[in-house]
Amino acid sequence: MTRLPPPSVSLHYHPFNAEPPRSALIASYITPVDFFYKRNHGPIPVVDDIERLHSLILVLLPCLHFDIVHCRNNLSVYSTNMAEQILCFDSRMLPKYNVTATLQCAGNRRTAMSKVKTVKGVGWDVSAIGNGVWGGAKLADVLELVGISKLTSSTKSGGKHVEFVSIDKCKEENGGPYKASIPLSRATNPDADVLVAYEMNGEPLNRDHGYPLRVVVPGVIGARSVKWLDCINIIAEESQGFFMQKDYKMFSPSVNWDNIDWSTSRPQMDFPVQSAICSLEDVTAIKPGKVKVSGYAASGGGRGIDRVDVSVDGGKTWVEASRYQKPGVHYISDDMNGDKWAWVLFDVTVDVPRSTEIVVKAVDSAANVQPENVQEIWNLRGILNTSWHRVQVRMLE
Ligand code: MTE
Ligand code: MO
Repeated sequence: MTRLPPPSVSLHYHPFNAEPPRSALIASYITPVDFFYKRNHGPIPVVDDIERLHSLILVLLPCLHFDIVHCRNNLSVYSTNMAEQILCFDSRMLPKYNVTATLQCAGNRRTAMSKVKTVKGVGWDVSAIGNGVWGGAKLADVLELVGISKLTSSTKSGGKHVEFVSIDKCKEENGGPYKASIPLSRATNPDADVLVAYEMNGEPLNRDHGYPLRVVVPGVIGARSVKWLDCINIIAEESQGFFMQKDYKMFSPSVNWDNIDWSTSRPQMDFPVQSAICSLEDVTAIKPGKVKVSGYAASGGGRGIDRVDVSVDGGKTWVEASRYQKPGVHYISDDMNGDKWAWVLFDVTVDVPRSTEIVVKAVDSAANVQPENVQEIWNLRGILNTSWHRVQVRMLE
């Protein structure tokens, strides 16, 4: 099989954004750190002060009132003023969990959406996604330290959201830090596996991915997994940060920059069912015969992938691809079998006698299926392009 040259890796240094070539994503179930996409809204901070490395995190709880706990070594809670309590702790002292989870930028596949009509944002191909093993403490355990029990959706003093504030500074926040929040109910649910992570694929996080500490919110768009974590706030309303209020929200195709009212839509959380072919470029020249079609499929909210369908006639007829998380072991989507926050890789060998369009669509465990066309889900920010992924194959003369 002869391939047209792959597109060059896209790199934007201000800020640093990068995605690997498609073929790198299907080379392994766990995406190596070097091939993991990088998405930044400001310069990557250098965190090397001793204080931060030893007491990894500060939790500010302005609306909580609890007795002051004092424990010398790795856990100390003290008051800075009447209204505020600060907890310093070393997250490495809590039980450590390894969670395999797919992180996907909401803007993944934006370039294809921008072909319908211009959208705003980084022009991603299909590789603003990766599957990592994240090591760290569960946020639910962290919050329990300050008296917020598991499975709580509201604190006595009215806290309903958990806000993550970063060390990095970005222009959208007028030079302030990147921030985002998730509902307290998700944060305190141990089964949601939200992590305060210090490891990626068994190694300490590197600078690009949030060293020394980041949040990982499995099954949710990447924007909520705040890197270079500085502090956590328990707040009554969701974070008022730019990326929660003026970005990463879904709108109808008829909303434009003149009539947009950001308050009419909620900050996006779970990502929808997604899949893409990674063994072929947008246009690939081949000889007539067998072609291996492989790629990834993932869904948000812990929903597994029940089926991956591939078509070699532009979507008229379909064959089912095999799915796996471990090579050679067919994936069955239930909690007992496999990683529920992680993608599946798929492959199927098909006969392609003539030039055609090869298409993939996935079905998740709630029977959600990807939309056929991108036009119907076009939105001005170019997020959540989960339309059927289509590639063209041309016969070599
Ligand atoms: N956290 C901070 N502090 N600053 C950022 O710019 N970008 C977010 C999120 N966390 C961002 C951040 C977005 S939009 C995505 S998709 C993921 O980080 C990307 O994580 P990665 O670079 O580790 O792949
Ligand atoms: Mo993102």
